[in-house]
Amino acid sequence: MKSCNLLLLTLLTLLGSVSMQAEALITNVDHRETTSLAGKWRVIVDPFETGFYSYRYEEIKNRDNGFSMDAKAADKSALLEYNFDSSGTLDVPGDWNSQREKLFFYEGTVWYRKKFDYHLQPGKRLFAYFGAINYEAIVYLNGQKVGTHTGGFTPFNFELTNYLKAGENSLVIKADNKRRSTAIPTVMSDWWNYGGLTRRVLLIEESNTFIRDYHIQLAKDSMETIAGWVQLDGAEGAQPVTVRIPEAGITQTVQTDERGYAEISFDADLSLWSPDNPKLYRVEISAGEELLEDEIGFRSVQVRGNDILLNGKAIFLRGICIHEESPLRPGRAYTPEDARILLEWSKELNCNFVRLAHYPHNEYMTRQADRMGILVWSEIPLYWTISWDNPEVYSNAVQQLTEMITRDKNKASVILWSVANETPVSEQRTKFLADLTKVARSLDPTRLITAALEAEWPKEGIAINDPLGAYLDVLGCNEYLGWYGSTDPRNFDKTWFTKYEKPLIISEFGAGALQGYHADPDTRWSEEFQAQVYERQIPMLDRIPFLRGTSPWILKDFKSPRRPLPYFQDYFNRKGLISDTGERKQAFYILQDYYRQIESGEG
Ligand code: GCB
Repeated sequence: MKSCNLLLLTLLTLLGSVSMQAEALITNVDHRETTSLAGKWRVIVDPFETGFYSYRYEEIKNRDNGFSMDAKAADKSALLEYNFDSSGTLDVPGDWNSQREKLFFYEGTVWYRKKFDYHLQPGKRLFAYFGAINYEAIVYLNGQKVGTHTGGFTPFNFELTNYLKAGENSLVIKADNKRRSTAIPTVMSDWWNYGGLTRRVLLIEESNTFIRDYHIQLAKDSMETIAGWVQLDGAEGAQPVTVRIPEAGITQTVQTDERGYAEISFDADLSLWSPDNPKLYRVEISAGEELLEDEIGFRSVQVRGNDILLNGKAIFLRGICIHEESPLRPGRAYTPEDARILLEWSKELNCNFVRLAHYPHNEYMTRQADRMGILVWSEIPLYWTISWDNPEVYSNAVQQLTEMITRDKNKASVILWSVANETPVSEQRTKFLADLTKVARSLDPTRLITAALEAEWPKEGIAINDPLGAYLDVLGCNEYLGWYGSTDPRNFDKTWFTKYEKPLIISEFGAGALQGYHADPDTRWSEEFQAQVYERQIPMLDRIPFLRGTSPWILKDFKSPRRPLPYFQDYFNRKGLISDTGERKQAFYILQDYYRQIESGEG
């Protein structure tokens, strides 16, 4: 009896925590009726989580001393030790580290408060949508907990309808970026742990029944059949849904099932999307009164032997890695302008491909890549040291993977989902990641799955034999010849091999250089040193028979707490081809030239 109760209790607790987790994602927010909550938010920095825990370290619930209540002292004798109205502000979107000097290294809780007026008409529903909050977010409306979300780089939404008041509302968010060994990523990463409401916050108004999500892409291995599905939210019974692509002369009406789900499949004569022809079609999805538009490109991506085929034709991925940092100001990137510049710099390098490291970047990046014809590798932050044997970590990995795929599955630019970066080989890790590749394929059967692996160094050369390779479509491999370990140039003469018959992307290589620092090519941190590493890489790359792409590390210098060396680093990882202030280094031109040659060779 006792164990039965215990089981029930565990189940209820689990259900309780699950129900508080984010709801199914609303996609294509760019084309919906939204109100932006961008601007100044009141904030309270709370390193000891005083607004959340009592002095007995128990969660404070529904009491005025909990900051979620956004309370005011009732009279002159009342004791209340916080006040949003007289607290400072931070801009949202935006990380806190780059906005306030005192928060530069801060890791912990900051409470955000925004007041907004709303009058929701009968028959309408309201959702709060967050592009990303790093890392753990608890969302409250008018003092009531609406939900929690774990994971710093993916979007989520909560329905506010039942918590909303006519008139003024108080939206309070507890954002906590404390690093944890059971988080994804863990305590160890080579990038800045920017905290806060780093991406846009929107209110989305919808009708009782609305189009929540859809998948409209070419079917796997096809160049003329569009296949996918539409999912309504709040549907009561079956109803018709229409998909139109006016320019392709397509109108398809299907009936949903009781749960508002309908599959679609039809043939279309399309001008296929590619880097040379980034053609996007206006797609209209309608259900009831609602008409939702999107711009979607159609292309096929496959693997045959060692080749990656785009629209049936072998392609070489001329890429570059990018972190989500602004090219215009310190801190996280979050604007369409940031995305445009980062991708224009990649184009200037003659890239047709970017690896968005090491986590899903904001949606402007993938939208812009769609428009500019740049292929994308998108990744979840399963980076270095993950607690592979912890089932909660695995479910959070599934959640982050699902959110990444859900948001971007209709973007033609995205061709690769990456499940990990440089993770140490072990049985548990390989099972964890192999299981994830299966989840990724079930969520999106149309794209290729990859991961950035590490090479082995047997006597015969350099080998990629990681057991995870068996589960991937494309092998990724990071190598730092000439930078980490020996700088002996003979290492570049080694032969690369693998037991898999699969295409390889060298997903990272590089060297650090301080822009403007010049010396002989054997002097570390000089532009000449970095340039020499690039010059030595190129003949080696050309000799790898199964190489089908490269994405050197990295487009721009980026902030990292692991890089404290004064003068040369000053908390920047200096492997950028462009400095943090936008100046090109010598190696930029070497890669640019290499890619120009590959491109003209293809033509
Ligand atoms: C790597 C990591 C990347 C680091 C880079 C470096 O292998 O994937 O996140 O920043 O090396 O600079 O060491």
